[in-house]
Amino acid sequence: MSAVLATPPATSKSQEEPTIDGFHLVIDALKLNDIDTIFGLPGIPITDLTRMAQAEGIRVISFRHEQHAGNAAAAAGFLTQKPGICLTVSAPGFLNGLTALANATTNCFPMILISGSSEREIVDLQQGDYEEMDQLAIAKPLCKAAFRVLHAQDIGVGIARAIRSAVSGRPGGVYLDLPAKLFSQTMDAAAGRKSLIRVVDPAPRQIPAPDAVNRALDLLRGAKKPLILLGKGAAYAQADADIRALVEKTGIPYLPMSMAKGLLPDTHAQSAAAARSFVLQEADVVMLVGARLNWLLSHGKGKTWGGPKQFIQVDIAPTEIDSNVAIAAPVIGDIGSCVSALLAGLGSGWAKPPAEWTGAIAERKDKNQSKMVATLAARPSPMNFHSALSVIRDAVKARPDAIVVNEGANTLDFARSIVDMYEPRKRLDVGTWGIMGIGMGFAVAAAVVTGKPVIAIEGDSAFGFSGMEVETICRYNLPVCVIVFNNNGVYGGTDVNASGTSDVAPTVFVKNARYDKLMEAFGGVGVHATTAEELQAALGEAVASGRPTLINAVIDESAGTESGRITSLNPSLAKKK
Ligand code: FYN
Ligand code: ADP
Repeated sequence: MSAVLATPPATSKSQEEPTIDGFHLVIDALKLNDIDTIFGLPGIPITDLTRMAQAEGIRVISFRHEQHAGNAAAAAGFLTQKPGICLTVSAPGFLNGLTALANATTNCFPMILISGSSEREIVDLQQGDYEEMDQLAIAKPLCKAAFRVLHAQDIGVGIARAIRSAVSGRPGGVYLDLPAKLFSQTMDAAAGRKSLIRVVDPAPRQIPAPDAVNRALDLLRGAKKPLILLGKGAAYAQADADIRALVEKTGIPYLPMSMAKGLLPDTHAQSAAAARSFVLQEADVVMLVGARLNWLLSHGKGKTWGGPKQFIQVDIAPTEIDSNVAIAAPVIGDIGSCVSALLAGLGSGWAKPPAEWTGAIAERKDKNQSKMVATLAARPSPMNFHSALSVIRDAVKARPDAIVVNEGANTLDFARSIVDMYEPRKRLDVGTWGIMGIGMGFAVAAAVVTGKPVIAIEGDSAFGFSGMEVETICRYNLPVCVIVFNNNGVYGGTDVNASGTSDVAPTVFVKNARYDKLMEAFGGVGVHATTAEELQAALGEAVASGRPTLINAVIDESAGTESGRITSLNPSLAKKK
């Protein structure tokens, strides 16, 4: 329990009675629930909270912008199944954190955004307080749950509710509003201690109904061309051994969504990743495990999906079912429980899928993979995405425990298929929204939470959103190697201003920028790499030394395609097609 701050007034009957204030109740409530790290940005009214939390043994990681602290909290939540905490000041700081909170909710990552706020009396009468804003009302539609605590004795309940809301059922973002006055409120220390809640079983197992499991198994048994599709919900669930056993015992080919890569090694014989289009079109029964039929899967219909098929969907959220197309066999429960029930139901006489199906997939895979090998072997000058990524592919193969963070357009799309992952939860990327700006926040969280090397593969545009956080990486001396794929602009650097004025085109950046100098400015290692050999040497050194490093990888400015592989979402390109 933490130190007692305030001395009771002389008139109090309990002169000797120790008291505790709101600051310490918040800290103690977090500690009681094993929360050991806060990602945030100090300022009025939460500066003292960050100081006191650090003094009380919580690791406080301070950022340069709240959005990145929020992204770090979200990634920490995904990696640990404990809600990541992001702490911000009021109004503008809160709003900066809100993008990350909404993104966490969209991606089903558990996090809690805790923001200081102005006093209710003034906010509600709109009397113009310092950073006045009705934060609770604004946060509500953008997160899974939102709470405000007005009295010190309710801090325990507020934090317990926030934790439960974040991690139970479908995980997500929670907003916790703590008005400035709350922090200095005091109460009797013993009563304060008693008011805190240690949350018991915060994410209770949800066992699937046996008939739902049997329905799914019957459908799978009758399939001629079955496919398992693993999503980041499956990665989050930490049911790695059972998921692998289910795939291997059924013998069914599987496709990982990007953040499910590594749940089974990408080199696994049953991976159909290199025959993606083929299996999506041809499969007759598709079992989704922790993946949604959203835009990333073309909503389960249309050209991508070819002929008719039936879906099994394993998910914790019953309302996800039938969201886009009919689901023939929903299996509702937590993935750990669902997968173990499916495994148990397989029995001993399970027949593996027909050889025509697995053989046809292997053929496609071989074709695509041989093409890939040839492309990766080339050493053009300047580097293109493939030659640079082939170096990173080898580095990750050598250090399969390293965490890859990946954002950009072409940099994202090429890295997804080129850089194989070998272990679960080692790939963090732009997720459900395809959001740019997660890079440095995710990288910091990955390094802080796991202590493993982090390799952040960044488009130059994507890096710009969170680039100032390289100071944070240096300040905490984190083992992060940022590789900026520098092709002078968004998608590439060759766009021309059609108006004839002196401005460059909207997608073009300063040519030949030296992002490496940014890392050097804060004491880290900066490397300007113009060849695959230079990139390889610098990356090897960075991973071995663990020193904060930024490699400015010079990429052919004409190598990218506009919008990467999602050109269909770009109206002018879609029209041209
Ligand atoms: C995949 N492929 C491979 C391999 N892995 N070939 C050889 N070897 C290996 N290891 C093949 C695969 O079969 C596909 O070919 C192709 O490479 C691309 O694979 P990918 O990346 O899995 O598939 P695709 O169609 O690009 O994926 C669809 C998607 C993905 C929607 C899931 O594009 C995605 O996650 N997009 C997110 C994009 C995003 O968020 N962008 C940010 C916006 S940036 P075929 O089978 O021949 O098709 C702002 O502009
Ligand atoms: P991807 O982008 O990889 O396809 P999504 O984020 O779209 O993945 O889908 C993840 C799904 O996983 C969500 O529908 C979510 O409800 C579900 N999910 C998350 N955690 C669990 C869990 N522990 N058990 C079951 N389902 C889960």
